[in-house]
Amino acid sequence: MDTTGPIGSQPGERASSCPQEGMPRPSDSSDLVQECLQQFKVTTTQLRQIQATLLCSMEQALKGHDSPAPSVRMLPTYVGSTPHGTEQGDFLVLELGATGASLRVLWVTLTGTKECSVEPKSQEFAIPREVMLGAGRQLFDFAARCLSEFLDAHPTENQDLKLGFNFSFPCHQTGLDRSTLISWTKGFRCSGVEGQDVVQLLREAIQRQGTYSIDVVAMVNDTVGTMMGCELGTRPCEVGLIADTGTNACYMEEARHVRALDEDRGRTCVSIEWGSFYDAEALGPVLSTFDHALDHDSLTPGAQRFEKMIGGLYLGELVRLVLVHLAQHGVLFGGCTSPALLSQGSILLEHVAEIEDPTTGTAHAHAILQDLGLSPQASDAELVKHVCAAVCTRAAQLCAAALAAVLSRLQHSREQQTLQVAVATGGRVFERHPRFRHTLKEMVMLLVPECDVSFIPSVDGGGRGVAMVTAVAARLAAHKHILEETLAPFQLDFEQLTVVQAQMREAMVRGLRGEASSLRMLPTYVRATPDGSERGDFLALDLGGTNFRVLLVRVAEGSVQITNQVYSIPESVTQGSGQQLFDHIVDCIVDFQQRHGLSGQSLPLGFTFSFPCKQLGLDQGILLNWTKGFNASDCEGQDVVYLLREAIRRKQAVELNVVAIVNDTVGTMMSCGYDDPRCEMGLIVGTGTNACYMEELRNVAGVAGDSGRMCINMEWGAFGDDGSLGLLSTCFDASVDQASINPGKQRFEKMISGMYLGEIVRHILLHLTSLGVLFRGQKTQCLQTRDIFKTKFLSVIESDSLALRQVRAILEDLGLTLTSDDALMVLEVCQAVSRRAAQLCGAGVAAVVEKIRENRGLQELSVSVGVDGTLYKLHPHFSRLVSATVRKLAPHCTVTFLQSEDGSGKGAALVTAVACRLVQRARD
Ligand code: 0WK
Ligand code: BGC
Ligand code: BGC
Repeated sequence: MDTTGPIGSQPGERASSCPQEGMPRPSDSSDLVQECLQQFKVTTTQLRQIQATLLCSMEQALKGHDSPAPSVRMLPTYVGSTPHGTEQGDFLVLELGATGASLRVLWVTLTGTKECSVEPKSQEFAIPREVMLGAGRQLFDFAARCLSEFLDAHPTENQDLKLGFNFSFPCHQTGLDRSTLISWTKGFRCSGVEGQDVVQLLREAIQRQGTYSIDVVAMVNDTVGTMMGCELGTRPCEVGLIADTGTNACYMEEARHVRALDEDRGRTCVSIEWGSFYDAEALGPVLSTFDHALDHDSLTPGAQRFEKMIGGLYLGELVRLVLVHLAQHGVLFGGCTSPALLSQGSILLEHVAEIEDPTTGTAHAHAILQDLGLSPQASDAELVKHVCAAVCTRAAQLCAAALAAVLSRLQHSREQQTLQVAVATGGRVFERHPRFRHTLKEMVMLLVPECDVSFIPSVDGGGRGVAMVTAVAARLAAHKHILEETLAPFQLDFEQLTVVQAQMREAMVRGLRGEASSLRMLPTYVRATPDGSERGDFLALDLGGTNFRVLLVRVAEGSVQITNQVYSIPESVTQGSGQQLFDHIVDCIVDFQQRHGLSGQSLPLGFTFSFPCKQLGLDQGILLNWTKGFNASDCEGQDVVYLLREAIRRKQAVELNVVAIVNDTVGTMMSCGYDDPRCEMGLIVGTGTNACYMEELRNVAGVAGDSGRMCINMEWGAFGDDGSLGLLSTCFDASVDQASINPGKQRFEKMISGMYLGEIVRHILLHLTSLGVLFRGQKTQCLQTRDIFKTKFLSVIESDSLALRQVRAILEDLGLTLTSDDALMVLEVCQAVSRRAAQLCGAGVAAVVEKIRENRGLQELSVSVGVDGTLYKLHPHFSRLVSATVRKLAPHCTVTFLQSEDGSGKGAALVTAVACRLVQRARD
């Protein structure tokens, strides 16, 4: 059924046709009339059942239940807050679908203050029938032409045209400007649009039109525009209700109840799409034969059944079907009909509204029926008025039952017994029909007496509301642009990573040769990975990571038993004197021995010391410089094994045989190598970052011998200290570096490791806040506090489940109030920073495994890497991103990453065991 049928039919068509004989007896006729009108009677019980069934269907859909498929869609609209009136600017609004076969363009100026509002300029364009039923491209080209015509007629200086697309059809939205049409309704049936992003289709049409550059920033359903455009004094409307050609409603739902959204705070606007509501039990008994006939002959049989009982597109048709029925049964117009009366869509909403006018209704009825080629008697006009009243009363009552379901839902979701709410209403059924609003109000009060409902008629069909959403969308789009610009330097592409890989390779070679290089490539004197013959009890120390640990490692045939104790190292000690630090270490050892009954035993000890040391032997390591915030004095340039032995001597409390000092990367490689002999690389991505690997001795300058291999501690944390990473370094990296206790040092580490990622994120958040993009530009003291944003926050925030809820929890603990858009942006910042870190780490690993492959002249290399470190282990995506980067940059290497379960303490003990075995063999 289309509404575009001509109101007045052609002369030929006007001729009425009357029956020759057998008119019904008067008694029969009134029964027939009653029987007809009775079909439109809906009892309060039936309305309550419709209310309850619709409510149930709404809640099913909110929970994402799809079996049985709920008949209402509950579509998120990505409108997260009702307007706060500060929106400003000029906006274009294109309205399509709200009022049937017409399209409207508006120019809306938001002043940002309630006091002064500017009357929108608007122009309406009738949509030709063939366009409504033709190709989608044609429809959008038509819309773009109307936009252009409107702008020609309303010239403006403003070249930065922002447009809100008021598209009144069911759409699956994934953002304010990403919206896929689910199905046409209301007489539209353009091809090639369902399942498509209608914002994109409009953008393409505007481009094709090529006269104006218009930025389509938001798609808004008409119910949302209506709700957003209305407020009751200071109280914003929280429900938008449309009864025009179609019908629908939206309302502000608690975000946590919308399964489709990963949100737990605040409210979000949901478009119910109640036009498609159907339930055989609740609605079946209310559907009249005329409803079935109307649906059968409609463009979309079986769809939008609820809308076809309420929408203005259908009310006239229902009346017409009843009149035809009564006329053909001789009860009306003397049994005469006319071609116009028999033509689908010949009675419009306007006709019904005029006929229902309490004062002029009868006169209008006569005029309209004559226009339809009929010769109505006075009684005919009265009866027609009754039919209109029956059809419209039912429509208003059904609409009330649906609205009552929404109000009950609001009570549920807000756990409120009573509810005070403002409902914005829009649409010609409301505006034109004399009694629709009144009937609806009455029934709502009957169905939900505990709700105090104010009905606020929309003044401009929601144009201002759409402009407000557009203003919010434009602001968000501008913010998104700034965010993308800010994070762009963190997106490293394949070329950039290949350069890092190549630069690292060159630096490795130069370092091995002892030439100037940011990579020190320190020989570790570990010449072999464990072969399983190691045996004995060993003490191990593990210093330099998050925790300082003392371990007892029992190595037996096929098993390694570890007992360990974590000890804290207070900042006063890490920043104190070297003597203090090593005395503290010995105190912990003594405590450990006492706790584990080892006092007085002199066990061989392996010392994992995770700082750059120039080793002169397995048990001699000169600390080159502190990293990771350590800064104990009188240590750099010293042999730390000597410093430990001195502390042991000072304490005289314990006998210890320090056999080996190893870097945590070496300990990790050895620890994993015990189970997988292919493990020839160690990687740490924790507080700091570094790597070691088995290099051919022939390539290691400064160490005697050309055969065999030796483990090299790369100290890759310092990669780029020669400026070679300058192109990749951002202003945020520079801020973190300058604020560190070792500016200019450990540049690669400061882009990758756990000690710094949180700080990089914090600096980016501060930058975006200063631009007003985040947290409404409010910089809290907290956010300006160094190290307040822990790197572990990134792992929590980027966890796939409930990400936005995590963001909120963390940032609210930092005293920040944030919107869901803020939360999304913080998530993107964390993702960008950790992704870059993982990619850089992957480029480093690729450089090393490719070196090993080429060292051995292999086409393909299969190697394992022992990995440890909190960031690598706890971050939800870091390890996967590292592997993916290595696969791309080193395609001829099959790299297996083995997460070390026992830490490098076990490795240190194994190195000690190997050393002891070699010493024993040398003695035998
Ligand atoms: C655990 C190892 C230790 C290493 C640490 C690094 O046993 O040697 O230093 O991982 O990770 P972090 O604790 O710094 O995250
Ligand atoms: C559409 C809704 C729209 C309503 C009122 C229905 O046919 O599916 O999206 O809100 O009409 O225009
Ligand atoms: C140190 C390395 C250590 C790495 C991981 C870096 O800061 O210089 O020696 O391996 O952190 O802990």
